Amino acid sequence: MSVTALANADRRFTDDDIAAWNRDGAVLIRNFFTADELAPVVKDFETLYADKAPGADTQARNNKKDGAIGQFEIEQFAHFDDMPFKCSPALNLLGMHPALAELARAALQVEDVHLYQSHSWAKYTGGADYDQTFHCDFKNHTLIAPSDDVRERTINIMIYATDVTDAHGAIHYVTQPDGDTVMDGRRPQFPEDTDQAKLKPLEKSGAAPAGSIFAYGIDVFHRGTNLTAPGGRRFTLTASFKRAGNEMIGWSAWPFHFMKPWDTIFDNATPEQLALIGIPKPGDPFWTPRTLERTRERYPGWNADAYAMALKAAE
Ligand SMILES: O=C(O)CCC(=O)C(=O)O
Ligand SMILES: [Fe+2]
Repeated sequence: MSVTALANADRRFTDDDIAAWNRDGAVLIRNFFTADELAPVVKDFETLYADKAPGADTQARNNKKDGAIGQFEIEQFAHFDDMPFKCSPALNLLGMHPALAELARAALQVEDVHLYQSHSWAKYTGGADYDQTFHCDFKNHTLIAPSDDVRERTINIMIYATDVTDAHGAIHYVTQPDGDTVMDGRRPQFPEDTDQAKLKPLEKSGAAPAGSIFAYGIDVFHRGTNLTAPGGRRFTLTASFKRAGNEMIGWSAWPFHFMKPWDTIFDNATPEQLALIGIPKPGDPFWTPRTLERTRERYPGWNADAYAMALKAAE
């Protein structure tokens, strides 16, 4: 096996997927994660959110005004949390999976990527009316507009932990070329009703089985849709990547959430995974006997051998 083949051994996407990403600004990749990988993730979602389920008999809600395709409501975001989560390492490390990082590197055409957002989200039939209007997500990922340079863009990946049919609130989206045609290239945060009506017939569904992922850019028009399946639930995790060092893009300043269970991540992640959230790799000059000792003191369960060995080798 060549070095390249080895490096690509866990590549879970095709050149066609990257071509779709470049053309449409979005790509649905089916069965990216296996059932075995997902089983503990679903358990984690249940640990976090099962008590929030409204009950199997709860009817789907419909809060839409006549003729509207949807709206934003606070209830849609009721069961939503940023990493790290109070559950097992499975869900905590899913967004840092090496196969996702590899996809992000290929999509953004860069060597080094940074995970700047990862949130879990549980939706239940009857929990809210989840139908939204078309919008782009760049409003809360940058203070300006998405870059025209692919390397400075972002890739937002929605991971389906449960089957997502249209009755389970599949995301709907409009490809970049279709969006450009309707909007003449503009990207208002919330298009007017007349434009919403023009985007609607062009929408595609992101429905796919558990384990699939939907990757989209922050300037792709999309909307959440309602859950109507009786007793339905939709568990998703979002993992959003940017080029490491791209200061235009943000969401989580990870240390802001310092009270959260970071030890779950440190105790279980590889150095490559920790590098995705900005932790210098073994051998980086950041690591000195003092920084290593102080970080170890902070995370007593962290296996820092690779960092210590690299430091020793450099002596
Ligand atoms: O959860 C979804 O399917 C999409 C939600 C969404 O686009 C949003 O809240 O910005
Ligand atoms: Fe959105």
